[in-house]
Amino acid sequence: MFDKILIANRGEIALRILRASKELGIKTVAVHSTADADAMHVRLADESVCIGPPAARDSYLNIPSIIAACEITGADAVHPGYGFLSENARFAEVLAHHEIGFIGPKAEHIRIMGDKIEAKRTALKLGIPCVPGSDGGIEDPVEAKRVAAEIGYPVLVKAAAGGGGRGMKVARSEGELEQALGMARSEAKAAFGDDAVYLEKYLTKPRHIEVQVLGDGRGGAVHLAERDCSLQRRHQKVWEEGGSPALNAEMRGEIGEICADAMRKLGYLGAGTVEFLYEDGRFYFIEMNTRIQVEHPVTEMITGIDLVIEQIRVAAGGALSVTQDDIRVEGHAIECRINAEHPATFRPSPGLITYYHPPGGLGVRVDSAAFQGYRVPPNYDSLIGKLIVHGRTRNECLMRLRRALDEFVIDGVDTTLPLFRTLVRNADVQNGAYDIHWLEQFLEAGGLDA
Ligand code: MV4
Repeated sequence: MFDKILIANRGEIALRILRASKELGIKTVAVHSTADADAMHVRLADESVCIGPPAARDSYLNIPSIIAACEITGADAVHPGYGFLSENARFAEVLAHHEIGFIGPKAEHIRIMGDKIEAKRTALKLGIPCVPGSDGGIEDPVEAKRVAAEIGYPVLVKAAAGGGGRGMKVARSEGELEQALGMARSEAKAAFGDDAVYLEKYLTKPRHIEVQVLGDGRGGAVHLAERDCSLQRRHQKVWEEGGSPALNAEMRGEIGEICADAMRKLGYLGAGTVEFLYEDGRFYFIEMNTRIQVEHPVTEMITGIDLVIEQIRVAAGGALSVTQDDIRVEGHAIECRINAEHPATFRPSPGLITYYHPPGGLGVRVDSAAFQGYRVPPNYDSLIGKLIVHGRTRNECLMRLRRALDEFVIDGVDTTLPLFRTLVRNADVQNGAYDIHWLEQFLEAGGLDA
């Protein structure tokens, strides 16, 4: 097992990793930018190292600084959390070169899944159902038109290096295809320095459902059911829940086993998420995330398994603590992402938290690094906490969430708490009757003033 873990992240996820490390009896090192000198993860770690100025590229993304912090403190492993360096294959390789453990997948698998064309080719080979589309990249408009005619309109042009919706363009007919191709290509080139694109059938009203997996790197892997992350705005997830209101236990087992089997064949190591679009009773793979995700507590609440502890165990060469037979979904969980943003305009609202009172009680979990007197810096994403609620049924979970949201007080900055107080009372949300477009349509229709 590792002796000392350096946490190459900040905020609530840094705290989450600290907690898992402590429960395993492993010493911790926090790294921080000058903007985070007074942060909770710095206070709670055994040691801390300042790695640079506020801008992430000069601190949390600065590989040489993080390696230096490992050498100074004698840390023998790094947990990257999510974002920042978590899906950087070169970072995993540089750590290996310095004989420092990376708490994440093999560099090779990070690299494959970072290229959406490679990811899809790999998924198909592993028996995961994919969205109908081009076999690899699209070179020219003639090829695009041939593929589109085959799969039928509307089609979607996607960037191979994509993610977060950038470099994505819909073509509703052949007349729109050439322009969509050109726009996706130039957007991809500008955003990622890579203009490779591919083509897919455009699904018009899918849900976003993702399967949590864990692998031991030696051909052992399990799935931990799914999360439904359809409630999102501008490719930012807002509300996540598990299990999906759209699935029953049989469908869950079926798609889960397809993913676990694929991970066994791949020899996947650590935590991962296989993302699908789900429409008319069918699953379509879109991408795979090779990191712990923001919404991982939803899965922890319904399975009782600590995903970060499992990540650390397998990264150190150990076994998973569970087999597939040990994993059971119990009840329902919902996560609300609390951002320091205006609840209607979503304008970031950094500044001093003058009062902070989190909710408590049975089935209520708050993952946050915030506290009264904490100043939310303007330099990073605006997530200041996550409220995760568990209930024996989805209805119990919704009632408990309503109660917990009413208890939660954060003063001094705007937060998205009022949005959730509205959503939890909405009939469509209560019925689980939503797709990936529902929230944006609701907000556009003035849902929050209603
Ligand atoms: C799609 C799609 C419809 N059809 N692919 C958006 C970002 C990237 N992760 C994949 N995305 C989509 N891919 C096909 N073939 C619709 C989306 C999409 C979306 C997906 C998940 C969650 C929210 C979304 C919002 C808009 C579009």
